Amino acid sequence: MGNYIKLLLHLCVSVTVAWCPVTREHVVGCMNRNRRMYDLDGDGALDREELTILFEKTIPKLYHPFLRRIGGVESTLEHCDVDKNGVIDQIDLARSLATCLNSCWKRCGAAKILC
Ligand SMILES: [Ca+2]
Ligand SMILES: [Ca+2]
Repeated sequence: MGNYIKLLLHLCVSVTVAWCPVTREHVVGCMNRNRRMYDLDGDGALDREELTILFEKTIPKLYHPFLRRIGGVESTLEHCDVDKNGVIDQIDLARSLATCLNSCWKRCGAAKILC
């Protein structure tokens, strides 16, 4: 894990709710830059299978029970797949400001996975 990510994670757990070191734009930018790593079929969107693989590959097994407890893939789709077509694409990300990556801990977790 890079020092930058370690610093971000430290900041994420130690700051107040009023300020977050990771912006939504940063996370979406990482997603776009690294899309080929996650969008396995190259259709420009993340489906349930790709999200599952992404979470399983990038999150240590130790945290998988916690991830399932907070909803994991299902929660991500529920909050980010605005048109409910089963995939998260750029249109979903643009329309889900209020529900997708809308808290500091979600943005920090997503940054750890995607950046
Ligand atoms: Ca895809
Ligand atoms: Ca969608």
